[in-house]
Amino acid sequence: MTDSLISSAYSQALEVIASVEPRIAEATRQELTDQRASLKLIASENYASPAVLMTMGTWFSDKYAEGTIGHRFYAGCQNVDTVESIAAEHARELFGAEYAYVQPHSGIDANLTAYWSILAHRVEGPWLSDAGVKNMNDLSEADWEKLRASLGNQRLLGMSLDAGGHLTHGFRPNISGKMFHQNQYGTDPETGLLDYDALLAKAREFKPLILVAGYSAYPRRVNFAKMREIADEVGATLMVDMAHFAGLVAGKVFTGEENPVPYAHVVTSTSHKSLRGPRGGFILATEEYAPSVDRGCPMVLGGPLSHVMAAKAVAFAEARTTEFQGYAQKVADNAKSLAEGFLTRGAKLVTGGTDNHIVLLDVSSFGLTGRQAESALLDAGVVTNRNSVPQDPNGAWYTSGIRFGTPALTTRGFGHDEFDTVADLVVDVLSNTQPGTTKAGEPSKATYTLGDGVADRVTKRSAEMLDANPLYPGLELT
Ligand code: DSN
Repeated sequence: MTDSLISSAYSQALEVIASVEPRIAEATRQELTDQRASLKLIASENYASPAVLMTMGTWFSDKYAEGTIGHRFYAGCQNVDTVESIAAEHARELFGAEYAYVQPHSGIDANLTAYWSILAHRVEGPWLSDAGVKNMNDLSEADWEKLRASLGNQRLLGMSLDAGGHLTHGFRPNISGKMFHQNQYGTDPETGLLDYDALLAKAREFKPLILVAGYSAYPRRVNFAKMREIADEVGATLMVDMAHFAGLVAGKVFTGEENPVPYAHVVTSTSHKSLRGPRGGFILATEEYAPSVDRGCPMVLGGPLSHVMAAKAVAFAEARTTEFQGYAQKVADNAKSLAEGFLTRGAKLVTGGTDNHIVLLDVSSFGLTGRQAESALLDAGVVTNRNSVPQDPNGAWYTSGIRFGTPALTTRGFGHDEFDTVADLVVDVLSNTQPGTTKAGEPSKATYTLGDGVADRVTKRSAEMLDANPLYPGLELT
């Protein structure tokens, strides 16, 4: 597609939107302006291609299609069947999976679908509806106990949130921590690295039905062959949540024992992070688990979003290319450049570095909480998110870390030099930020003061890099 075609398509679409609600058209224009002008370092974000974005804006959005391919609860789903079949076929081929289910609307939906599917496959007993549960929000602890009992008191073992796991991996306030008896594994207190022997010991003692591997903030690769050995030894189903690193698997950066697909019974993912597709989720499974995964809708999910499934198909097609493989390798190389940039400037990183797309900076050495650091960086146009570090003394709200990711800026064309400069800018901001005090004169975990002129200096240097690596080059709205 040519730049002028894309420019004209978006300009005209915005005119159509403006004719109904001009403020939405204006906010949409502004979002592009803001995204173009910010240094996006949020590890879970990216920029999808115009082809992916455009695929989401069609009349497929209007179609209900509950059920599965060729077996719908609504008439007239022949084109949805085509779209879902193509998306699933691409996903199977891209990841070498036996089965792909592309309906989940998000990563959390994918994980919940996978949990229920594994329960359906592994556990006999009454389902939620049979347990007389009407409104999940009204459940007391005794109700939860009853519900868990109805599910056979099943156990889930996942990586703890502060070690880099995800909320849905058994974190107590999440439904995954309520519906299962959950237990969590962490990382070695000295190195910050996964300790497979400690994990095996915990798994032997806890005997989970499901062992969850995968992470949102762990800056290292995982050996999924070892994970499968541990799961097999204790009779667990191995579920891997690859939402964060799906692009590195698709792009063949994670191969062999670092590729979860040959080792996991069930793999869940999102499509919009390092994979650079539309906002959504999907599940890969072995043939054994396929029939229960296929029950995702209506067991757990609402009607499939056919326009997003279509966009997933387009994104999977893009990810099959050698261009995408080059991109994925650069994502990992750039993370190393960013980590080295921090280390040479004396900053402290969780695990001392990275070998995926994430760099986790421990900001306590700057005398700041994650919340203070995140806000000060944002003042200087650097968009990140605060994150817990292992055994975080500041908890999950204030935190002691800032998580950085390279997928988005790599899509813009940033390379080694730019990421080294990013490290310099971040260190400039953080070393010129002073923690504040509360009204009572106590140290504050939230307030801070950014030194005079720092935001301007950093914004100017960022703008030079952003201008040299434009987002959607050639796209000009009229
Ligand atoms: N919210 C995503 C992230 O930022 O990692 C995970 O769901």
